[in-house]
Amino acid sequence: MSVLSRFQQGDFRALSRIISFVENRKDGYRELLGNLYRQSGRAIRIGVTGPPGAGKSTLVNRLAHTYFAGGSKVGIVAVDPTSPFTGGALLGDRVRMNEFEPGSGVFFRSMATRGASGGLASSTDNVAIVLDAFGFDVVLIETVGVGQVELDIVDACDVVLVVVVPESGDSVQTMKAGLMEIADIMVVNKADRPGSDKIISELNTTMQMRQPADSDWAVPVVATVAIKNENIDVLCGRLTEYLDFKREAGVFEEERRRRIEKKILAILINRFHDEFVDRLTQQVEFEQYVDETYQGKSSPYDIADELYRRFSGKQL
Ligand SMILES: Nc1nc2c(ncn2[C@@H]2O[C@H](COP(=O)(O)OP(=O)(O)OP(=O)(O)O)[C@@H](O)[C@H]2O)c(=O)[nH]1
Ligand SMILES: [Mg+2]
Repeated sequence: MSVLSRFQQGDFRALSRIISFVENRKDGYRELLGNLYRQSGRAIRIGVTGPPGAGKSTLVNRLAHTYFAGGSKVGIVAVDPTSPFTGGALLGDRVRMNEFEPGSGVFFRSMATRGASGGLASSTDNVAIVLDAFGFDVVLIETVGVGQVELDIVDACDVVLVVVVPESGDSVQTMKAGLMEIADIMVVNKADRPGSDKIISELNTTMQMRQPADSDWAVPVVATVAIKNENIDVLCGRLTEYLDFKREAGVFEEERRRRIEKKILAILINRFHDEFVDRLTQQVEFEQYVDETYQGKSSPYDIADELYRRFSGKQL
């Protein structure tokens, strides 16, 4: 039986193989994704982001168990950039997502971020589409909120949880503004630690002040103790409320349309990049242009203009 038919029958190993195929952008991956895309659109994507070590994985585990216990099929994608400032390697006590037995109904996958061709955000989105097509009702996406790329990833989710801890920068003022802007729900995890009341009230005030005039959703602040499974049910309740709110306000559909728009553009940009930039920079004359510019005979603007003209005239 082909991998694809085993995938269609719900085989996790076939799913893993298809994810790798898509992630590595093997020949024919676009056609495959094109077909799978038509089966997607049912899953709810929950993005979970926040500073390193905030307890995102622990929380994602808990959420996965809760949804699974409620009868949902759950897929998890962990984006785990191994860059020096994410601290990933520094935190020895971080939770690895290995407590789901094969056949447990919860599927876990971590993204190979190093050298992810065509961009991490679009790779993650592709994997989420595959999981959706496979039939997961809930797709949880964990990523460390350190850079724009990580924030872009959760931007393609139906709901975004930003997880912070009582120690988060001592004060909410110093917290990355970008993180707050994308939060639909703020989670103060490790609420068993000192200082949690302070950060909760600070966050409540800040989120109220920041609420855009055109939005009726007041970002709630939920305190959790993920290691003890405390308040996970409350968090799930907020998640449901938010999704209901979005559907009623028509925002859900609108956002999904915007997502399609962005996706088409991302695919095109990626193709132009592959087919234009790669081909171009491999040409011998490209080096000559660089030399000319270095010798002061031209400028990068003029060269790019010339190459662009040749490209649009199909002479490249
Ligand atoms: N005290 C306390 N510790 C927690 C809680 N939740 C998680 N932890 C611990 O915090 C550490 C980091 O948890 P992770 O779930 O790996 O955090 P993370 O945000 O996924 O970490 P990175 O993926 O490395 O950014 C682990 O030792 C957890 O057991 C909590 O509610 N209270
Ligand atoms: Mg983690």
